[in-house]
Amino acid sequence: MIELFTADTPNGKKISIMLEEIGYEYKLTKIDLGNNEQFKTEFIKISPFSKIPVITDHDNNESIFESGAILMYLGEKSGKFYDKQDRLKINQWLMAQMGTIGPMIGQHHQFHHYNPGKSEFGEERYFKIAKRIYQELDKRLKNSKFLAGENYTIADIASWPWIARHPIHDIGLKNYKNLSRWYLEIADRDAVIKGYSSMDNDSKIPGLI
Ligand SMILES: N[C@@H](CCC(=O)N[C@@H](CS)C(=O)NCC(=O)O)C(=O)O
Repeated sequence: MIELFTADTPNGKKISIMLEEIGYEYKLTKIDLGNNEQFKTEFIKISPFSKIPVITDHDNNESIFESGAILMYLGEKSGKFYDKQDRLKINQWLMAQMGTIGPMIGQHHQFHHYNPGKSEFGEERYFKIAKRIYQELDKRLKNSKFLAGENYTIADIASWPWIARHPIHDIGLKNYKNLSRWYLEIADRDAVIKGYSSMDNDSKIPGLI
């Protein structure tokens, strides 16, 4: 059994979606970030930087932090969405998510949505970078069904929850035809619908705007 330490955020949703996709039994343990539970000594033992998500695999007592590493672990363990022959491509798009898509769109959330008016420089900088990410993903998905090629993989599972926050990006997802096609196709998967709302049964995947 897998225990998922998480919160209702894009990085947390990556893992609940993956666990639903591979059909594993899992237990959710909520870490209340607003109440600083991520800084508790017990949690830091399994998450050195005090971040969710983390999993503990109770089959072997192994704990894994960093969402990309967790997706690789679950992909290898289940034999799903992380095909050996496609790994060079999958790893590149997964690392692009971990190093660019997530951190940069995360900054756009901070400056544009949560703290507007505090830094014109920050707002402009990350708006521009977030738009560029939409453009580059759209370009990639014009020639490729999914990010790493013909198959849905952990690279898509890592990236999709970030695009699912598009209503607060104010970039206009619907104007990016290929990214919209990819977004809607993934949004329609049963496991994605379940994994998306695992922390809050009422939350609904946003449609195109
Ligand atoms: N690179 C990490 C980032 C995780 C991350 O930023 N988690 C945020 C929530 S989405 C968090 O735990 N923030 C709490 C804090 O920084 O105090 C991963 O992908 O797992």
